[in-house]
Amino acid sequence: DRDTVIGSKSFTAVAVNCASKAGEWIKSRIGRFAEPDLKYSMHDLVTEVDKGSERLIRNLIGTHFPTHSFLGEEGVEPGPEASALALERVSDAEYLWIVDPIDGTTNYVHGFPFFSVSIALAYRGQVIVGVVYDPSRDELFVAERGKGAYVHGKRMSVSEEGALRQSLVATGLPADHEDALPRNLRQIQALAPQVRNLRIAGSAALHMAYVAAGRLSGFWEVGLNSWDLAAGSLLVEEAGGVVGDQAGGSYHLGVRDVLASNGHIQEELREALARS
Ligand code: 2AM
Ligand code: CA
Ligand code: CA
Ligand code: CA
Repeated sequence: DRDTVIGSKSFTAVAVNCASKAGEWIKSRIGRFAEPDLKYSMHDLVTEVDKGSERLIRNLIGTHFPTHSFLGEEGVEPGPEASALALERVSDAEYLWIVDPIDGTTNYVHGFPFFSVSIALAYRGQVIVGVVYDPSRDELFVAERGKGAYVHGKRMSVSEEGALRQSLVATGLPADHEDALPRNLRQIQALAPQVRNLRIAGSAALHMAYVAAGRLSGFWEVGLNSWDLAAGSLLVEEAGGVVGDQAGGSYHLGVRDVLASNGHIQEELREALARS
């Protein structure tokens, strides 16, 4: 059967092990790292801890699955062109690990406790395992395709809100100030009066996990990358929600302008964003 083909159990165990090891290490380094470097702009930071976390995860995956491909944020030059190329290069991989070693680096640098480790495994371009770990709260979110989504072993389901006016919705402010930020700000201006409230907490992967856990009704952002979304996309889908792009297309690894929700508000949210 499918399990013996993809061996998803041991894949999941390795993903969980990587996420908790990296998460513990990241937590132990809070406030004990050199000044962050700027990547693309003053809004785009990277620390030695991002790089160390990615190295730890990459090495651990490499010892278990030496034939698998690996795509991690810190192995890719900054900017959308380089990200697209990097994803293109691994597009025919059979097994591909997609890793964000710290999602929410700005929070991490400032000691704002909302950041995560995001690890996904895709089989021929489809995410089959997704793990997001929040070391600050010690919350581990795990999904396997076809088997549901769990937080510390407890099954998760998306929330029930059926309309924007009852909804708590999150977004993220893009680091790209040319194109993505102005668009996002127009979207925020349009959405704020229509929803119960908005949140901008700074980790796309954790926002996705919170949609899966029913703590947020929906989430959208402009200009994200595969490593921000791959693990979270499976969490949301396996918790009964919907993930796609803002044009109404379904989720794939190349989606940058994400729209995820409990499903009930997906269309209303998409239309409101499109009108902005
Ligand atoms: P990061 O912390 O891994 O960089 C916050 O809005 C989200 O945007 C986070 O998930 C953050 O991920 C991501 N982000 C930050 N800088 C970015 C950039 N220059 N390009 C794309 N995404 C970015
Ligand atoms: Ca980054
Ligand atoms: Ca990220
Ligand atoms: Ca990151």
